[in-house]
Amino acid sequence: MKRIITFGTYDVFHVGHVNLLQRAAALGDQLIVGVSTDALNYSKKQRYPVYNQNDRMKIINSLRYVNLCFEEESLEKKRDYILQYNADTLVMGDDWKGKFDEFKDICEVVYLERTPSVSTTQIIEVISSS
Ligand code: C2G
Repeated sequence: MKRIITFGTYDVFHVGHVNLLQRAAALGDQLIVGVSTDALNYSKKQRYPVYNQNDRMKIINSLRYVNLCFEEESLEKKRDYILQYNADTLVMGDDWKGKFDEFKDICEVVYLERTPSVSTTQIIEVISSS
């Protein structure tokens, strides 16, 4: 049983998130997803997400290729989460390339190519200018 773990905010869920999660799931038997809490997001970006954490968790939980999702409360806890969920592989988009190499002592670390030309920032810009 190969367990994959990945992390994200998934705020204003879009096809780039779908592509990443589907490809992550295809690398193993189970996909576990850490969803950033609203407080973690605020501490990173000084703004709250458009969708609150309960709604973002609900969306991620509803995906057929996601087996489990949990609240990611702190960026510093990644090692604990990987161990707690017994993950064999950590998968992230390549905007994070190299950032999680420190976990190679406890799991495989894979960076997948991001989907070009789609981002939450761009979606927000399109909506607010229409
Ligand atoms: N992603 C992608 N293509 C896009 C946009 C996002 O492949 N066009 C990927 C990101 O690389 C990431 C995942 O989708 O692996 C989730 O993206 P975000 O919600 O933007 O996640 P982020 O805010 O980077 O939070 O602990 C790390 C954080 O929780 C990651």
